[in-house]
Formats: sequence, C-alpha cells, structure tokens
Amino acid sequence: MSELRLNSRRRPAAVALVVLVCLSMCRGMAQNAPATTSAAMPNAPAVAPPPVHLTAEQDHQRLMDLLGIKELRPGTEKDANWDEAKGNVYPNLPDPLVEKSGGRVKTSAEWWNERRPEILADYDREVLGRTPANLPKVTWEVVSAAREKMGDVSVVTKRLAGLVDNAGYPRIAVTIDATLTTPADARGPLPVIMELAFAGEFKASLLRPISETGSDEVGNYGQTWEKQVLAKGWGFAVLSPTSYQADDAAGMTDGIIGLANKGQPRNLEDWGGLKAWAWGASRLLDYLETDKAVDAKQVGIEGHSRMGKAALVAMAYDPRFAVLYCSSSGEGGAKLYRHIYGEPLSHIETVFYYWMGGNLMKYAGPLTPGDLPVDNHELIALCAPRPVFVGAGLSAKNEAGKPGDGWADARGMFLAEVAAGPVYRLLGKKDLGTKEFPATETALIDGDLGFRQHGGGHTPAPNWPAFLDFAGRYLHASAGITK
Ligand code: GTR
Repeated sequence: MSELRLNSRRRPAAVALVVLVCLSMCRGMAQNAPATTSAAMPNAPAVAPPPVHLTAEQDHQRLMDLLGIKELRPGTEKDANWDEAKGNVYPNLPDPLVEKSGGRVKTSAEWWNERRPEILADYDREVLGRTPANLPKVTWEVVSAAREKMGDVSVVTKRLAGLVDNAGYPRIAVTIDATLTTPADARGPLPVIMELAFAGEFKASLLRPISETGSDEVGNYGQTWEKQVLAKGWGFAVLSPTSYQADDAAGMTDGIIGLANKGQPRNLEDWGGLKAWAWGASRLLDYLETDKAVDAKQVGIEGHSRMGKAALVAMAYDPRFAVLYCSSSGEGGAKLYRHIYGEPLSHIETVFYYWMGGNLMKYAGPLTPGDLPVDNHELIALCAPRPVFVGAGLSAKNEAGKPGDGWADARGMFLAEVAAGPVYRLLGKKDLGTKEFPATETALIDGDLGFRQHGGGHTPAPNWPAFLDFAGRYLHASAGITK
C-alpha cells in the first residue's frame, strides 16, 4: 500500500507519472479506436490542460496587477518597528461585539447567528481567502501499525495516508501524510493532541525505532512534547501540512489548492496556504473520529510559527477541535495586525503572501492594517468558547547570535487575547483575567484563554508544560480509561 503513496518530495515524479499514465491511456485509446481520430470524434473526452506554473515573482506580480497595486510598503527586519512605545499606531480595534449595522451583540444567539458569520465572511474575503465548497473526498488508509516503546510507555504508532480523490483533475495527485501514536494498553478512547508539523518534525516522527529526542527543527529542550503528552495518558498525532500543500508561492497551482482549482492560479478571494493547511487538519480529525483508540471530542491542536497560524485558523473554522496551543504565531496568527512591532504585514505580503488570501495585499500597499475590517482578536474570538493557549518567547529583537522571539511580537498576541475576552465572557467563559502583560515565565492559565511568554527564543518547547496543565482542565485521560 505504501508504494501507492505520493508524498511532497516525490510529487514532481508523481505528477510526471500521472502525465505518463494519461499519455499512455490516450495512446491506448487511439490504438484501440477505429481509424477515426479524436478530431473526428466530437464527444471524445478532453484531456485537462496541465497546471499553470508561475514563479513566485510572477504570481506575486499577477496579484498586484489584479489589485491595481504598484508597490508595497517595505517589510524587512530593518523596516520593522522595535520600540514598544511606538507600536500603538492604530489604537481602535474593530469591536467583536458590534454588528456591521451598529447594533450591540447582547446574547449568545446574536453572536452565533449574526456577528460570528459577519466576522467569518470578512476573514474569507479580505484576509485568509475562501475555502472552496465541495472539496474532493479524502479516503484514509492505515499504511502501517507498529507496537513500540516510547520511554516507559508501550504505544502503537499508525502511519496514515489520506488519499484525496483527484478524478476531477487527475493531473494533480494529493496525499495527506500523518501519524497517530496512542498508548497500547488504554482501555478506551483517549484524548489526542494533533501537531501541525514542519517537514523535519514529520520526518522525525517516522523514524523507527521511535525517536527519543524528536527533531531539532523548532528547538529541543530535553523532554519531547510527545513524551509529555503520553505522560498525561493521552495520544498524539503528527500531521504534515506540506504533504498536501507545499510551503511555496510557486506551488499554489499544485497540492490541494491546485487540485481544487484544476491547476489554475488563484483568484483574489481564493483560499491561501493557511486555510489549506487547516483543511488537512480537519480531514485528519475526520479520520480520528473513526479510530476507536481516539476520543474525537477531545482532540487538541498545536502549531508553532507558520504552523501556529494554521492551527489557529483550523481551531477558528472547525468547532470540533477541543483546545488550541498556538505558539509564536505572530503576524497573520494571533498577533494584532494593528500592533506595529516585529514582523510587519508588508513582510508577509512580500515573502509569504501565498499563506493568505489575495485581498490582504491591499493592506500592505495603498491601505494600512488600520483599514482592515477585522483584526486577530476576532480570529481568537471565533474559537470561543473553546480554550485557547497562546505562547511566545522573549521579545528581544532577533539579532545574530541572540535568542529572541521579537519578530512574533508576544505583546501583540497578548493584546489580541485581551480583546477577545468580551466574546468569551458573553459565552459564559473566563477571559485572561488581566490586561497587564505578565512577567516572563508567568503562566496565565486560570481562565479559558491562556498565555505564557517563556524565556527562550523562537520555539514552542518551553511552554509545553504550561499548555498541558491548561489543556488538562479540558481533556481527561480518565475519560478514556474508565469507558
Ligand atoms: C518567518 C515569518 C513568520 C513566521 C516564521 C516561521 O520567517 O516571517 O511569520 O511564520 O517564519 O514560520 O518560522
């Protein structure tokens, strides 16, 4: 079965294979056909044109042209603001509890039926792009299952492949790669933490025997997060978002976005990479709902940096995720666009514009973050009433040789959580409990919004224990063991 799997590293070969198969099928059809050729057969199936391949520069320019933008504001580290006193350029946040009509949201019904859909529509149109309706079906296969030891715990690790139906455009093959590890001796379904992994982390999750140290890709602080999750009596899943959507501007006519778009470049309101990565997380959750080892109502999701942005999007859009650890997600993630410190929007829109919907580029050119109809306190509010933990590292500027997570702007994320508080309160939940930025290494985890700034650099590792304490109030190993 594993031979059938087409992962991202093998994708060019896979695409070539599909093309060859198509060509040979066409040849076969021609050989078997009577003397007439397809030109003489008006009903002959048309072979879909190949995907359009643009360079990142060409695709970026194409979006600029569609928007009529001549230039973006500069966005390098040198152009960024590093002075907190100058960060509050746009002090007026959109009020998550005021409707576009001007009416104040007073009941949870008004939130769910009126205001929340308005915010989602703004995110779809102006920020993240719209996930297409009727995306192809995903069929999950357990490629292998291995019983093994992780530390003292006996576990079963399943390697999973989500095969995406590509009948609508056979030139693009897409597979979602993931693993699921659960304690072998559990007597019932268990909570699971799903990680949205960077490529190196996913590779490490495939090592056999199981890796005791994990990958160094996002920082290694001794004990791995996987062991800490197992110590809670829970399982963990590792998802490879780049297996189904490459982290590459030039790859936007490939992967699930390319498949859905039949190889054509994106329109201004089409989904960006974060939405696509979040879509895959939801598909993995579909699989978890079918796995008897898992209590799918108790699935948490975690991601760091760009994967932290994607994890937040997954949590905001898919109400089945039970709890979130959003680590150093920064600009385009939990940070307020209007808090001008560290990474500016113009950096995302110059280098990583493909993570987002096309329209967001306007706000890094002629318009400013202050013109956005939403801000990311509302992305957090879309997760309400479910618990959200936001983590970050030290805010020192990222200088060569110095640890520092300043680029991700811990304070900008904290302020967003504070401003999401009223929605949590409206829904009967507890907010962060303070508007004061806490001292480094002080966890705020008594409410349904959690926050901690660790003393290290751009890594999720030091905040895992605080997150797991927080998550432990919602996910219960005993739920699995007693059932
Ligand atoms: C940076 C990017 C950030 C963050 C980071 C990462 O270069 O500017 O938004 O996502 O990459 O994902 O590590």
